Amino acid sequence: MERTLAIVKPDAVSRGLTGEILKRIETSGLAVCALKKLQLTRAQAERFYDVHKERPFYKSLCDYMTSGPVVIAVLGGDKAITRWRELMGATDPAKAAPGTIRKDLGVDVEKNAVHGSDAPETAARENSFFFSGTEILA
Ligand code: 3AN
Repeated sequence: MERTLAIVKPDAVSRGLTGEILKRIETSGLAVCALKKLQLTRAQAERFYDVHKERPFYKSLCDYMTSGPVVIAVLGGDKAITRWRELMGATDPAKAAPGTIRKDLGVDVEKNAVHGSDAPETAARENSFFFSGTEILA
């Protein structure tokens, strides 16, 4: 079983979309292996997104990710990384495929409702960024 990190971002939490997004996850057959709601600190957001620190949107992204609570989950299942990215859709909701979370629920390329790890190494780093081993269940 593969694991990946999902974040329901502040725009989606504040619009009451957490349940809708978790429902889509579970309906797709992915398991929720860990779950918590938290307010990211500036330092956490900057560290989490440090791969993007040279990008023009880095400051704005960190502002946005600390603008309200997020709901963070570890998802598990066969090919969980790819399956979660397919459920999310493309980064820009305007370019995302019909039926994807970002197409249906995203606001714009920054406020795009959800985050998902993009590779096994990233998933391992991101899962352990937020959860200890004993907090992640089958
Ligand atoms: P993804 O989340 O689809 O893997 P990344 O890793 O390229 O996309 O970007 C990380 C986050 O940065 C996105 N989820 C989005 O919130 C934000 N972002 C990406 N591209 C832009 C952009 N051109 N302008 C503003 N924010 C962006």
